[in-house]
Amino acid sequence: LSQVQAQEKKIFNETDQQKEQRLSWWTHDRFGMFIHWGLYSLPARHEWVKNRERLTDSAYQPYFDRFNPDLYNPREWARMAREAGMKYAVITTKHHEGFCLFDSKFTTYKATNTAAGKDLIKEWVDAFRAEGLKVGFYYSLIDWHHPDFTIDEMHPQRPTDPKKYEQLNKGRDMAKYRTYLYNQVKELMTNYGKIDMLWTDFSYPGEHGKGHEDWGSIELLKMVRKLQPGIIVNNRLDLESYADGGDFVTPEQYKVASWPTKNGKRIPWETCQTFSGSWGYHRDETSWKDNKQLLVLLIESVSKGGNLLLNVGPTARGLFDTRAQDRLKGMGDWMLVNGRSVYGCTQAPDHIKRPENSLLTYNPATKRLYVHLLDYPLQRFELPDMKGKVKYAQFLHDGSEIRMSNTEGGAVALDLPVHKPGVEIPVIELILE
Ligand code: JFZ
Repeated sequence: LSQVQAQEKKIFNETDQQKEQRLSWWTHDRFGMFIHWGLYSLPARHEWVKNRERLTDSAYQPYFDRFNPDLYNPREWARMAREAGMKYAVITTKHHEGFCLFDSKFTTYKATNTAAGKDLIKEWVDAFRAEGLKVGFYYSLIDWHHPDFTIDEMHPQRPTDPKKYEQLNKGRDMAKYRTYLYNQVKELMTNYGKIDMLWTDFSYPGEHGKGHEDWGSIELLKMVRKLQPGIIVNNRLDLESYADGGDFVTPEQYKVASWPTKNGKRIPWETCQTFSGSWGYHRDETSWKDNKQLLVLLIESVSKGGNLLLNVGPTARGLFDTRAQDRLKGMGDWMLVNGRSVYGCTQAPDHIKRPENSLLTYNPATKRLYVHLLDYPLQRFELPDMKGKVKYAQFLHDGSEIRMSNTEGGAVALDLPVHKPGVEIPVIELILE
């Protein structure tokens, strides 16, 4: 074991079973809301705008001066999340720009000192809890505002000449930033009651990058796990031994070929996804996914044993824009009648063959198999090698029986109505022996 691995082992002093237990609400719930909100919602052209356009602090200052989310009503956000079928939510308490939505003692660069005039995270936590959702904090390890955060390859003021780093970083002190980071995460873990998840972001080790030594990842995790013993932490702290350095891995592309593994063991995972090409509110971005694509993201994740954290970027005034609202509504309509194929479900047992143009999920507790029909078939639909194994078949959305028979080839043949039911992706629920 490397020294880091050995220290990590001590932090995560629990058995595989205890870990499974700690993560059980999350592997059950499967579907959460990510929220990216900050000063970047004013320029409204991507949350990396400060970096992409190499904006200086003074060029970015107008967004702080004008931040005024007068329509902010987190109860509404929470209601929309719940109605979409989401069971947990994660919000950016601070993104790479360094602006804090929470009332930190360690900075003046916070919502409290804007026209908002208050701790926006406090209200958010209360609202989401009140709607029955679990709450998580995203905290950016990267900070493009803090004067001690050294300029690296990812910084808005990165030099074109690599020899210039040293000169640019005179007077900056990562040890001081590390203390700031530690203190802020401590505030987040102390002042808001029980926090269900911490989502740190992100590491990029290398000569002009940053990793676990810069963040003090081990000390940070020790503190987090001590203050919030039940918390689930993602894997972006550049640690090694546990899962992939956290409780779960976070592939950003949804088409993981199959359930991610480590040392031959399947590990917990959650993909995070945007509606369009930006996490922060992006006014002019037009490449929005449609409802069916979004449902496939969710179903495909569960069919490979994973979760989906689907992002909304609220506007500068504190609303979900209509494009986001429409999609949340679309997902909610489907989840209302089909949620049973998502909650508590996971990848189907390996011996069950997936019919073409379908996605399978399985609930091990109820022994029910769910066939999601991505391309609605004409009348007859066969499940290979399932002869004698299905007790009963029904559509999930309306509980109507689907008649079935066994074929000579050992399949179960289902008699589907010619007319496609009025749900985006119809689901067949099979009660197995
Ligand atoms: C990061 C952020 O830079 C981004 O703004 C957003 O918050 C997103 C959720 O996380 O982006 C990343 C971080 C890590 C990877 C990809 C995008 N990665 O490891 O592939």
